[in-house]
Amino acid sequence: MHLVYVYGTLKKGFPNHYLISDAENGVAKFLYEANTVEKFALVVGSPFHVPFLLQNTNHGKGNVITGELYEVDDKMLKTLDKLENHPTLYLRSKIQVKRNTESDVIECDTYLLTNYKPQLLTLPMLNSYTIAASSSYIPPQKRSSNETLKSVKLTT
Ligand code: PCA
Repeated sequence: MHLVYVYGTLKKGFPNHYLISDAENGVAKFLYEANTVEKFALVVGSPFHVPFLLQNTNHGKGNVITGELYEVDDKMLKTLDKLENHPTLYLRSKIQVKRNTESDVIECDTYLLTNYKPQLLTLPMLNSYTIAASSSYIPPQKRSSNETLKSVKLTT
C-alpha cells in the first residue's frame, strides 16, 4: 500500500474525486485531513485553471497546505499517475505531512509540479484548494493534449 496526499481536484467533493472513489480503479481508503510540514506554493494556473503544488524552490514562499491523506493500492496509484500525467507534468514526490500540530510526521507521496515557469510564483498562493477555485476547472477530457504542459512547464 502507498500513502498519497491529495490537495486538488481529487479531494472529496471536487471534480476528480470520482476517480479515487471508484473501486474499478483500485483501492483507496481516506485516512484524514492533513497539513504539509513544509510551506508550499499552491496556485491555480494554465488556461484550464488547474491546481498545482509547486516543487519547493526554498524561497520561503507559500503556505502550509491542507489536503487529504489516502492509503491506496498499486492499481489506484497507477490510475492516479495517469490522471496526473506523472512524470511528464506532475512528478510523484515524497513530502511530509501531519494530521495536526501535535501529531507525528508522516512521509507520503504527492503530485508536485516540477520544472515550472517562474511566472507561476507570481500567482495568488492558496492554503487549500477551494470549491470556489474549482468552479473554473476544466478537466483533462476537455483539453487538447499538451496544452497544459506547454503553458506551465519550462521546455527541456
Ligand atoms: N489533482 C491532484 C493534483 C492536482 C489535481 O488536480 C490532487 O488533487 O492532489
